[in-house]
Amino acid sequence: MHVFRTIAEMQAAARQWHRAGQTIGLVPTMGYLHAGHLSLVALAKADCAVVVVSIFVNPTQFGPTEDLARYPRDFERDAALCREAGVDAIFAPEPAEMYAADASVWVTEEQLSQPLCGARRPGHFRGVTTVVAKLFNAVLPDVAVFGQKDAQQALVLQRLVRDLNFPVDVRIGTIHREADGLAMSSRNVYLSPDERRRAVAISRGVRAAEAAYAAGERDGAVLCAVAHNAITAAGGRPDYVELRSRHDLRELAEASEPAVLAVAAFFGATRLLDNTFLG
Ligand code: PAJ
Repeated sequence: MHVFRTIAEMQAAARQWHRAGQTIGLVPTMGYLHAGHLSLVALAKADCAVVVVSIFVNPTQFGPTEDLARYPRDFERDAALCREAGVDAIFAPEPAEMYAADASVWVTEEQLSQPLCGARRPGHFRGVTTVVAKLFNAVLPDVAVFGQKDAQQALVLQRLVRDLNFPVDVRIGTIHREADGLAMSSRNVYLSPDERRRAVAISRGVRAAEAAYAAGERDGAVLCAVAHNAITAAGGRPDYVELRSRHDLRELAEASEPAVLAVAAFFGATRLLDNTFLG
């Protein structure tokens, strides 16, 4: 398995693979890998001759009061997991390799990135779209795989690819969960044992909303209240629980078209995401 630290080395390898007729699949990550990330690697491996995992804790997508400095990092563990999973190369640049000190070009998406996490984390999606565009230019992938766990991010990045004509086929992998249902996340390590036990209420709430939908409930306020109540009953603090169009993230009063019920909730100081598709 190769480890590339510079954009020039990464691009040179990518060009060589392309010349050899090999398709390249990219799984962008911020590291501290878990089985959810590895499920995306498996999707990439199924379709691509060469799989690259990028590991880069991207400073530009963190707000000034967020967890950039303490975001969990363990490169040796990540590298071992990638090797076991049959990853061909890791692209792991330092921040200074990715961003010139006077960098002044940004990639912004101006519609899908407005609500939900965009409203709570100003500048977050500008950082995500910019770094993913840069990762595409470094890795030159044919396929890029993202997770539905970050449903809004996946939609924003599909729009990035469409609107800037990146020659990249975007695939979205389903949400990988712990045995009790909690969506896997690198940030789950922040939870105290007590918070970890209670945080399962997020996925339980999402499942309860799914069950209400399956039983015929279509009222957005009711569906959201079902998830909201499960979280507050466990001592969590919902940041948002919203029913939105899966197509354009418009807020929906009723689940009358393909919808996403999107949740962000705090347990202690840790903010966790979950969601489900309805319809
Ligand atoms: P990160 O949080 O490391 O996630 C990397 C990828 O793994 C994302 O596409 C995310 O949706 C997916 N993922 C996370 N948890 C998952 C789970 N439980 N099941 C399946 N997939 C899961 O998302 C980012 O990094 C960054 O914003 C990034 C896209 C790398 C840009 O910096």
